[in-house]
Amino acid sequence: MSNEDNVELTDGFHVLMDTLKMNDIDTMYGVVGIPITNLARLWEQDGQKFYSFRHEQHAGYAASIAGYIQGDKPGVCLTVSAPGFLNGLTALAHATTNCFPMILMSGSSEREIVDLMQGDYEEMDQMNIARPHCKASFRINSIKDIPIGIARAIRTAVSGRPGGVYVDLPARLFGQTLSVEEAKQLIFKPVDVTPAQIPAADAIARAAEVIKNAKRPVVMLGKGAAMAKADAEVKAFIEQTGIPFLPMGMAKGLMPDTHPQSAAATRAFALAQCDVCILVGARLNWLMQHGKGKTWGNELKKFVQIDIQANEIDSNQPIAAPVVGDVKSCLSLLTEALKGAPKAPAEWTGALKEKVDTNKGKLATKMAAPVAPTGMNYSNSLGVLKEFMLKNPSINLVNEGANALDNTRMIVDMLEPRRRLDSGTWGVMGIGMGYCVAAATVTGDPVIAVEGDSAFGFSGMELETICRYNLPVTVIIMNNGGIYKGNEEDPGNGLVSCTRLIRGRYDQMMEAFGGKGYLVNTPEELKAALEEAVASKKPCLINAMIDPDAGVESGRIKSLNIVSKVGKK
Ligand code: OXT
Ligand code: ADP
Ligand code: MG
Repeated sequence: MSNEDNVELTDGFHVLMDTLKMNDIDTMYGVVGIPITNLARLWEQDGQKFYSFRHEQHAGYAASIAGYIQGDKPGVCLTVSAPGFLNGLTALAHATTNCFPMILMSGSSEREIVDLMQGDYEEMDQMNIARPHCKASFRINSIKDIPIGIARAIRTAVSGRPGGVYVDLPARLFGQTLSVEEAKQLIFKPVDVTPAQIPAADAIARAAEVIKNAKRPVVMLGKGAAMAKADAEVKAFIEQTGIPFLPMGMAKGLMPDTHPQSAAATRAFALAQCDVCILVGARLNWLMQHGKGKTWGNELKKFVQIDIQANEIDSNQPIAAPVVGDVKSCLSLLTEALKGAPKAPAEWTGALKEKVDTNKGKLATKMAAPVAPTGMNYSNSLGVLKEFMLKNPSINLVNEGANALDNTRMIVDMLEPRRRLDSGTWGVMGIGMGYCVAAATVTGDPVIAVEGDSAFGFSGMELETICRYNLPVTVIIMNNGGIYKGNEEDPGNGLVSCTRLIRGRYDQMMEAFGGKGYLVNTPEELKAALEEAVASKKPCLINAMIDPDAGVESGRIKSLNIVSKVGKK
């Protein structure tokens, strides 16, 4: 395309695509429609990847977890205006809450009409609606601002505490033109978007002192450390100090769960009895009972907290030794400062080891328990997956549900970092199939998703997406016919209990789209199906029939339920 002076022109579509490519972004997840269909089309024609979903929320979840796995590059989701944007917004808020770097880009309607509320096609003031749900919300009005706008979005998403960023793309931006020459001069790659953030020397000295004086120290590894790819630094720190460690759900595998210093099998005891807890990229939020109460025992704990976000410190409890900086820099300096210090006291590590061995023995007995006529339970079924994952550690494990989530986290050991992708900070249902698509496409490795039957329902239609792209994803439905349990008594009046679902043929759903379905009733059948499914490298779904009575209300977080003091439960 050129103008009347024969100057070669480019347009908004191409300047945006060239800017993204300049920033090594080659993948978008989304749903097309007015005004962004041609952006996705041109993107694909250019040899880039566009994963087209059935619902924007799942495309957004895919982008959010792509950001987590990549760490230094945001996942990108593309949506249409108003309803498409709103569908994607849940995922943007999720990314921000979980500290995952993600950019939601959405087409939007004509500013003049939107601002006067004159009823445009899919009218909505998207930029302002997005603002409270992300780190920053930008609008790019002029083609010349595309490179700066995208640079701001990328840097905001990945630097400091990562999170979600919204970029509003009004329809008419795509049609604006610019000379190819000028576009070339404007498009750039921002320098050092994830700079090292070195902690202060006195913060390191203070933390080292607290750790040296600890009698019963424990390290809590969080998904911030996993996302930062601080694998080597974490290993060096843990092994040099000899301090036992506990992983939060998504930090499992950052240190192998089979490591002799893992205290995961005696979490409650370790938290209640420790005197010093070293938080590494983990927040003292609800998942850690805010650092207080019964879980943390009677004695006041001393916390060392490594975090990139300064105001995370003291958010729930006074922190004796804050270390503000990026986790890699913080840990390597701390490890250096602790060189030559004695290892964690043997009395403490020995007591933990004893508990770990006892609890592992108890769990092994549960896993070996025979199957009741009413179906498998969570232990004897997930024992099969445990064995399988130990032999195949380079598989991504997506996991959601209540009992399906908690039991998998407890039973299935992870040996590699960033392989366990779960409901995260919000304990949200619906991440399942979106996470599967991103995990398969970003890592190139197979995916197993362990899904409660309710959890799966939130994103089940994306089975078609998984089949359309022929991804190596095996979905296991832990089918107990309900939310927590599948056998709650109906209330009468022709109504069905609010926790009950049809214990149906999810395997046939998969077959409807050309994938392979399995229906299994025993651990032996599950094992055979799992081996065949993963080896096929094709979309498969295993419908594992679980005893409807096997689960417990809300899994491990029952205490958060409010129970009525009057009338029936
Ligand atoms: O030390 P103790 O004795 O305490 O024991 C611990 C470990 O030491 C031990 N352990 C081991 N023992 C032996 N060997 C080994 N290797 C070992 N490893 C560990 O096991 C225990 C447990 O260990 P853990 O997990 O480390 O410790 P603990 O104490 O549990 O940790 C605390 C937590 C809080 C960190 C942990 O529990 C956690 O991470 N929990 C996350 C919980 C969560 O996020 N739940 C999901 C939300 S529930 C609810 O909200 C649901 N909804 C509502 C809804 C949602 N969420 N979203 C949306 C969009 N809409 C609605 C719904 C609809 S769940 C749900 C669906 C549920 O139905 P499904 O059909 O999907 O699922 P089913 O329940 O299967 O039917
Ligand atoms: P978990 O759920 O595993 O406990 P959280 O999401 O609660 O983890 O906490 C992750 C923490 O990690 C956040 O407070 C975030 O600021 C921090 N974080 C993220 N990236 C880095 C990094 N590169 N260096 C240090 N801290 C980080
Ligand atoms: Mg269920």
